[in-house]
Amino acid sequence: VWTEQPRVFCSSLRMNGNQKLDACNQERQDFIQHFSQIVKVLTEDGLGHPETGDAITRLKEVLEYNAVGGKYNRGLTVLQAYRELVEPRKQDAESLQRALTVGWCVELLQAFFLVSDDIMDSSLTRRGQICWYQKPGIGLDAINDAMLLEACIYRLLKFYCREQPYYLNLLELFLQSSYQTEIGQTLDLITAPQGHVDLDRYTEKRYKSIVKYKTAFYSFYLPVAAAMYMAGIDGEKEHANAKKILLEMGEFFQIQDNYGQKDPDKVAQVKALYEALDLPAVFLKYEEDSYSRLKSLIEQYSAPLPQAIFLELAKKIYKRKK
Ligand code: DMA
Ligand code: MG
Ligand code: MG
Ligand code: MG
Repeated sequence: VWTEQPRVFCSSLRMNGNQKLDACNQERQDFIQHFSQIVKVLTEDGLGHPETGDAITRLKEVLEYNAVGGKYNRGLTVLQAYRELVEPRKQDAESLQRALTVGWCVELLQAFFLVSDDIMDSSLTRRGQICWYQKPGIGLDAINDAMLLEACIYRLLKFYCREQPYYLNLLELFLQSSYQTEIGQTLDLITAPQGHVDLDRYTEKRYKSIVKYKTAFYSFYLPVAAAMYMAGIDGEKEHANAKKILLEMGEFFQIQDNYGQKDPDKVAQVKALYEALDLPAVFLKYEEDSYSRLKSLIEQYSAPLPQAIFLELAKKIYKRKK
């Protein structure tokens, strides 16, 4: 490992299962704790401001309602990949703060998409609570709240990373990932308009494109690519290789979701139909095939990054229960 991958340090390779679990829990705690600093940085000059103070109070509410309560897998991936890609002696407190912040930027991007997506999909709940736009008194003002969440990404990147050599790469990465996701949402919206899903247009090929653009880029490529840039890995080839693996992972991740209806009774009926058609067995086969395809992609494309980065991610999504 050390001779083949001289630039890369992989601490988790030297840990046993329990040590890994402790390290992950610690990382999750660190990540959640960093949120109060994120809110502070985003609101401290504004809260007492005579003109904009009230808007900043609203921003604080928007952040606290919409950025927390998920699983933080995307944000944590930035941190985990960063720790594995950067030499331990370069992981000083300030660099780790930046990695935590960039992780939160991924979570804010997700919050921006989710608040908007729930309006477009007329959804009722998100992460076990009422969708933000469904809260009394919020309604379509949530559109502006979503835009505020997006703006926070760039305020944080500027505040924490402006002086870093990778600043421009991170900006472009977040902008590019947003664009890809919006293209995916567009494909989704025009392919399956609410109320009249046209099954002729809804081909397997189209489904895969939707998933790739609306989920895989921002959920899988973005967090790892951000950590790569922060670690000074900015080569096109390295990014193209990582992307190959991560987009494949994203496709599998999304296929686990039950598509089409949101009414719980209808979901139950669809599930019963799936059982009757023996789809669980078909899915198990698909899962196994997909996993072995992914394993060979990892073997082929992960160098010079440690395989562990990809294998740890794969472990989280295969056999996940939802
Ligand atoms: C959500 O897609 C997509 C983004 C970019 C947030 P979706 O509407 O299929 O998913 P969900 O069931 O989570 O609303
Ligand atoms: Mg939705
Ligand atoms: Mg949607
Ligand atoms: Mg979903």
